[in-house]
Amino acid sequence: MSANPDIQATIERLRGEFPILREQVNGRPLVYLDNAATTQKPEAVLRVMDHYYREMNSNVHRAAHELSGRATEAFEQARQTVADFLNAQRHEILWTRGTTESINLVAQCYGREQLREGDEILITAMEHHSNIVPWQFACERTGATLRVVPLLDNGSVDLAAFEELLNERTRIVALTHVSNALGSVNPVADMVHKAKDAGAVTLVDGAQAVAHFGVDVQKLGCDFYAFSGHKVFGPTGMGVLYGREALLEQMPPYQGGGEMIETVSFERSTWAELPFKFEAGTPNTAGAIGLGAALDWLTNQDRKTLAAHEADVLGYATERARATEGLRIIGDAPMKTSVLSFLLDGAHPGDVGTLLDQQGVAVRTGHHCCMPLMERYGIPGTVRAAFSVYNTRDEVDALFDGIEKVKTFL
Ligand code: C6P
Repeated sequence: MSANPDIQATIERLRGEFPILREQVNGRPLVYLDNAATTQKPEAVLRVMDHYYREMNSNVHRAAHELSGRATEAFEQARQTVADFLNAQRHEILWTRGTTESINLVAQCYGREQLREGDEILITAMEHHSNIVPWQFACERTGATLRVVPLLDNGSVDLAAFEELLNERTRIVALTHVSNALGSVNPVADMVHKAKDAGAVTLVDGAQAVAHFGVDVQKLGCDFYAFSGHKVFGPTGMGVLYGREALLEQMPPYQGGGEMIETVSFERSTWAELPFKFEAGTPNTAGAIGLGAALDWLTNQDRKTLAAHEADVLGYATERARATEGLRIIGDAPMKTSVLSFLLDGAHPGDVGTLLDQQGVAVRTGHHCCMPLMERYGIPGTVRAAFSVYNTRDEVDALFDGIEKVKTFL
């Protein structure tokens, strides 16, 4: 299961907390290797969300009654949990629907407001569409230009090119912490530091980072940090935007409606204080509480052990991949988290995925919402096995048994 018996016992216990891992798929035990798309949920999260609807459900921040008080307290406690998780202040944490909405919020409320013709936004060639398209919208509206930092062949950012591209016109640097398609981990603290020296505002897409290692926005020094609840053992439809107070104060509201106002008249309205200025309408209260429970659950694990286990599983999978004839790994950056992206000679990634599914192995195939990255490699897509804390060496073996069978079919 794991090379180390102590870690093995920890992972066996931890797997028991995820009911879905006991599912059968196509008559086989589920081997879930699609964790970059979404992670599974532990009992702690399922319990809290069920409890919310059974014993607390009501609208937050609005009513004088007891239930609303309970819901509001749990909702704001969850915000505090996120703030502690990222080492931020509570009012710098905004609830969103996910990473996508968090980035759109910044592109709209900061980008469109601040950018002028001739300004530049710098992203990398490994970005998810969510960290490309919102900036294209902002460029169309303002006349700013999108510049792209190229990658080295191994899937790392070309840091020399990054430094060359940074200049006095660079207003925003938006980069992913970890690539969802390759697993490459970017040296974000260093890149943010350089971007700040050039006078740019920085946004980090943390969608693929928070489930794998601790994130401290003070140490990173970034202005914005975005992530999705569902990729860190929490519910779908729930995300986070951390924003530095001074910038959030300066930005106009995102949407208009209830909750985000201080006063409304037909002539003019004024805005609520942070973070509520950015949270129009009834929020996803159960989602926020579920996300808080997920982060509490993760924080209460021995994260060093989990990181060592994930590194072991990725290392083992990479070894097996290298020993597999006809398999080509896409992305072997020196700093990687739990993603193994690959192609099989003569096989379309989609067919490989379907045949693996028939054997109970769930992977994602295709461009992984990174079409420009696939173009960079001259490929239509990859097969992606994305591991999480609960995956094991045995499951890696199941993947490679499956791959051998696929090779005989195709
Ligand atoms: N990547 C994947 O299978 P949302 O959909 O808003 O929760 O997350 C968007 C997103 C943004 N940035 C990165 C780096 C991501 O990986 C994702 C989501 C999933 O890789 C679904 S495409």
